Amino acid sequence: MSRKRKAGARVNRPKQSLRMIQAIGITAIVAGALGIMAIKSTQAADMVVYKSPTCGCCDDWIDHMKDAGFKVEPRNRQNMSPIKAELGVAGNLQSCHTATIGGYVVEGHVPADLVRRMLDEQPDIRGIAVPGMPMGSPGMEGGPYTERYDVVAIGTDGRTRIYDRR
Ligand SMILES: [Cu+2]
Repeated sequence: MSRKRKAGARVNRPKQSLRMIQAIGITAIVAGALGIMAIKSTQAADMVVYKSPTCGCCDDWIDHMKDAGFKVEPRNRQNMSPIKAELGVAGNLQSCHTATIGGYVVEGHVPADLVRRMLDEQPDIRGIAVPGMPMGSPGMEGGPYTERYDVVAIGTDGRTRIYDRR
C-alpha cells in the first residue's frame, strides 16, 4: 500500500521526488564524510608497540602515549631485530621499542606531541625516531640527570634529518 502511494507521488509530483533524491544525495555525502572522519580518528588513535616483555621504560613510554590520548596495543617480542629490519629502522637509529601508527614507524622515546604533529602534517617520511634512550625523554624520567636529544625523521629512502630537538 505504501509502495503504491510512493509510486503515485513520483508520477504526480515530480518536483517533490527530485527534492527527495537531492536529500538522499546530501545524506549520502554527509554519511561518507563522517565515515572518513571515523577512519581518520581510528588511525590517529591506534598504535601498536613492539617491545621486549621485560622492558620497563617501554611500558613507561606506553603510559606517556596513553596519557596523551593514544590507544596503544603492546606486542611483546623476544627478539626485536626482525621487526626493526622489517620497518626499516637502521641500527644507528634504534632504541628499545618500535611502534607503528597511521602507516608511520615511531622508534624509541619519541614525545607524544611530535607523534601527533606527524599524524597531523602527514609528511612523506617513513617515520620518526629518538635513537638510544636519552635520560629525561618520555618514559626515561626520574634519572639523576636529563639530556638534550634529537628527534630524527627517517625518509622513505632511509635518509635522516632532524625533525625536532628536545
Ligand atoms: Cu627505553
